[in-house]
Amino acid sequence: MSTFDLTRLLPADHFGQALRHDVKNGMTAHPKWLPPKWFYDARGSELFEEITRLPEYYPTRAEREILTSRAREIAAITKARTLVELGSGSSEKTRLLLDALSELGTLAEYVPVDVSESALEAAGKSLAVEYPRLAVRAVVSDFTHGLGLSDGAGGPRLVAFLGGTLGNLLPDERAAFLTSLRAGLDPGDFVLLGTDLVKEPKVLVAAYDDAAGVTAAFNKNVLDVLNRELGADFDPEQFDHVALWDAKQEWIEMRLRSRRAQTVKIRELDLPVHFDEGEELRTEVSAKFRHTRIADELAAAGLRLAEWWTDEAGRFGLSLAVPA
Ligand code: AVJ
Repeated sequence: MSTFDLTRLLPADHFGQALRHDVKNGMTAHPKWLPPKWFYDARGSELFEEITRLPEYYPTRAEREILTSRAREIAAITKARTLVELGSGSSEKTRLLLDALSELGTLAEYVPVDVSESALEAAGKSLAVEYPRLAVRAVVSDFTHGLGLSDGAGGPRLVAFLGGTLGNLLPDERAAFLTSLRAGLDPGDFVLLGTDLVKEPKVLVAAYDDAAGVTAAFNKNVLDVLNRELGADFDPEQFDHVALWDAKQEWIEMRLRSRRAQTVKIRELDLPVHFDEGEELRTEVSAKFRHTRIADELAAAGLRLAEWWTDEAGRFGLSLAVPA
């Protein structure tokens, strides 16, 4: 008999407090910046789902191609009893892993971890129906408040962090995340990481600046979030979407460029924010990786890269790592 329950690891007004902090911090910094997690309100999550279907945005399809061909192998290697998924969102890709582990007969528990309670409720409840022998233990958290690695049904545990979201963390944030992940693992546990790979800049930039303008709308949507949540008076039409490849950092940057000199007032923070004409606000970095650098970053966090797979075209990489 499948079950569904939900645990909140975040304090009640976590989002309100965190948003105020990040906006005050980012809007008074030089250059201005915002963490990408504020993209994902209901509209932002919808736009991201639309992005994953765009011809230019290959990462989701490339990762699904790898999971489709390797899920059984991953199940056989890990014999996981618990599948923890960080940033689970709609759990679409997860079904490939859930099917393979259920078929093998080892899986007892699925622990989706996400900041969005509504996404967890929707995905978690439908999975509990689809997988009658599975206990779904959803956890509302962000990576700084615990990874939901409670003992639960116990090991072996497979902790999946898919979609390339690791690339949205800045290098020091990434090192801290991998180290705290390692600290929560026991011998016999596994980590599965999805990472987009370095490739031709024109292909990368197109994936973040599609012809239909969906990514531009996704990027500008964060201004609507600030208007709604903090009483700001941003006019998204007074900003242009920018996507660029930083060859030195090997990451894509998304920015919003001010079309004219303007001052935006953020009422809830009692903060006027001035933008010069052409001034840019960074809204996301999306790091692209190489096989060797992933192995190095994992090793630095006490993890050993055990298996490495890419899609046919070598655009995306899936790493299976173990505690070193
Ligand atoms: C959330 C990491 C999967 O960085 O590729 C898509 C978010 N940003 N288009 C990425 C995103 C712009 C995406 N991930």
